[in-house]
Amino acid sequence: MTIKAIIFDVDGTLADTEDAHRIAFNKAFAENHLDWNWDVALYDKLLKVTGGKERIKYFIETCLPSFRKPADYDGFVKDLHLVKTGHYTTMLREGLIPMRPGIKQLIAAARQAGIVLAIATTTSPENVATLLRQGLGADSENWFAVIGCGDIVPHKKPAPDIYHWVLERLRLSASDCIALEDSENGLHSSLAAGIRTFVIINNYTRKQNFTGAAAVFDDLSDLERFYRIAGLPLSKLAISV
Ligand code: XBP
Ligand code: MG
Repeated sequence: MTIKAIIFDVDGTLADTEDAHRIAFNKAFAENHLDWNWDVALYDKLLKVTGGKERIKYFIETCLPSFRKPADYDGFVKDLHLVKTGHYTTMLREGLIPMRPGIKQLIAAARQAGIVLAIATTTSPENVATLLRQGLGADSENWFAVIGCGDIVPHKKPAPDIYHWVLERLRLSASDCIALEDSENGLHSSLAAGIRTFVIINNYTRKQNFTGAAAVFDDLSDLERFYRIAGLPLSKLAISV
């Protein structure tokens, strides 16, 4: 089957972003005079909940039994998350979070070969736009035919909603596409949408269960190997980025 589109996850896949998210959450808590601190071990547990707002609520509801929810609890969480997003996008703009090995070359080669690009992510739209501009250049958002992100769907990963949303707008079937993910939640989401999925692990996800993945890679530094395994008619020699 010819691969017509590659659908990219963002966090952990395009760039190794999760620890920057963690730091941005902690900056937002401090700015709001909350004595909450998400260390790596706790964040590793909280990452099983996708979506920053959902993650904050999960933390409150499972770790802070005596927390008195404000009258407008949703508004409190939304405002706190907006502050976090501000800190995170500032970190992106400071160039602190590079694209992962091979990603820029893969995207350039796929574009040159006429393979459609798309994004299916849980993260917020501002984060996607800033990461793409910072990591791939000013007009790179236009390289992606469809960008599905944040609250656009009712159920976030591991539900398949975001991948269904992207497939519908690509007007492609799942069998025309491959997905690149980094986490068990992401893999469950893309597999539930019927999409052949390749996993690139990172420090937060390396111990997770990737049953069902077409293949698992440490990263895409060996692009020829990835092309061979994925059945992509691309060559690393074709482009220079
Ligand atoms: C990862 C997520 C996001 C980020 C934080 O998204 O679950 O929630 O951790 O970003 P994906 P927000 O791997 O699907 O790209 O705070 O904006 O949600
Ligand atoms: Mg991810």
